[in-house]
Amino acid sequence: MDCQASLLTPTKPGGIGTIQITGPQSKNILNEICQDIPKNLPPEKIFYTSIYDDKDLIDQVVISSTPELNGYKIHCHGGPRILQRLLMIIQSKGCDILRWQDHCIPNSLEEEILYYIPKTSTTLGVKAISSQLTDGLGYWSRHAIQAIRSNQYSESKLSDEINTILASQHQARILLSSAKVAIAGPANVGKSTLANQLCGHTQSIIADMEGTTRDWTHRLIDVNGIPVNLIDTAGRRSSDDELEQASIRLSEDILHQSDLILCMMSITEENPMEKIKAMIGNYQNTQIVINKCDLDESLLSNPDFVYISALKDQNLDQLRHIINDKLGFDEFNYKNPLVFTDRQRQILESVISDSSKNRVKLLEKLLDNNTEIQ
Ligand SMILES: Nc1nc2c(ncn2[C@@H]2O[C@H](COP(=O)(O)OP(=O)(O)OP(=O)(O)O)[C@@H](O)[C@H]2O)c(=O)[nH]1
Ligand SMILES: [Mg+2]
Repeated sequence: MDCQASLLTPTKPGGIGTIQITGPQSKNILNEICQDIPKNLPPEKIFYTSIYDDKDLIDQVVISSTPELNGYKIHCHGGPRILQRLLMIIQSKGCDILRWQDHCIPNSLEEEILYYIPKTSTTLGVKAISSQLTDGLGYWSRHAIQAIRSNQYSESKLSDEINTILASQHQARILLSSAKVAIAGPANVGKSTLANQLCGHTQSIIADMEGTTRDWTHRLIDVNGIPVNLIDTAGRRSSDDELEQASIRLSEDILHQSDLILCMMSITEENPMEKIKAMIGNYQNTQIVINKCDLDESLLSNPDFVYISALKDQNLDQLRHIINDKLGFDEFNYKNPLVFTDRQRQILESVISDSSKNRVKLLEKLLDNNTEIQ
């Protein structure tokens, strides 16, 4: 059918969502899903109506027309499920669903910033991406262009600076799509209690018996500005229950894909060092967390461990700082250059490898892709 729809607002939860329908059939589609749409809806007017799926009320919405695109905008509530259902209804009427990104490919630093801001989920992420024009990458590029023109850059200084900037891709990835942090350890050490404290609400069931968490759960949380997908895993213990063993194996796969593993042990554990060594052996980035320190405060001695009481909310701020550091944000300043797209990475790599005569043009291209390079 000659009609396309796309979601213009982020897919994450928001107050208001907007779906755009364009093409010659858009009016017919609107008539099928909404009630009493006026024959002519002038662009300066809006219309309040309801959208039903058969007799099921999905949402009350406001419609505006966009005659320049031969279409309409549906402004609805911004919950992801409402948006998803509305798009499904529109699609079921024969409309093609496009991603808004398909209409616009960011072609300059400014467009990239506008494109990526909705993908961030923390204030720090928004600050870091939105700073990249006046500060960050934009500032550095403009400064570098001037310095190259006036021969103030040595070859090594330029490539050192670019390599430092390229290293920020790791931080950009986390700010845009979150870091995976898993809590692992033997059964009953307090993993779910810690997960719930860091989430600020009850995500996992807690009980004073082994094997309470059978399947891993996860939740997106904000750890001092860093979006973290916090994963609570099933406690390791020997069990005849096949389901539980399958869940423990699955947890193992998740641990291997994590950016950081909090290896948790209880201060009441017998032979804790042996268990700790066995736990951290295989993994890349780990932090030993000793829990239940409210029960025994006499053993808090190893500077490499963090000692907490998840139950009593003791020392969790220190743990949050350690998570930040271990994820590579110890010296993070949101105003520093951040490489957050492949286009930026490729251009910066070319600046290092290309002949010096092209460097200024390449950096101008970084700011705006429409710059021609001979
Ligand atoms: N005293 C004390 N008890 C705690 C602390 N943290 C957790 N507990 C208790 O330890 C018990 C087990 O806690 P959970 O959070 O369910 O432990 P878990 O590691 O998730 O257990 P599994 O899911 O079975 O692997 C519960 O009774 C908690 O209240 C703590 O810091 N201090
Ligand atoms: Mg648990």
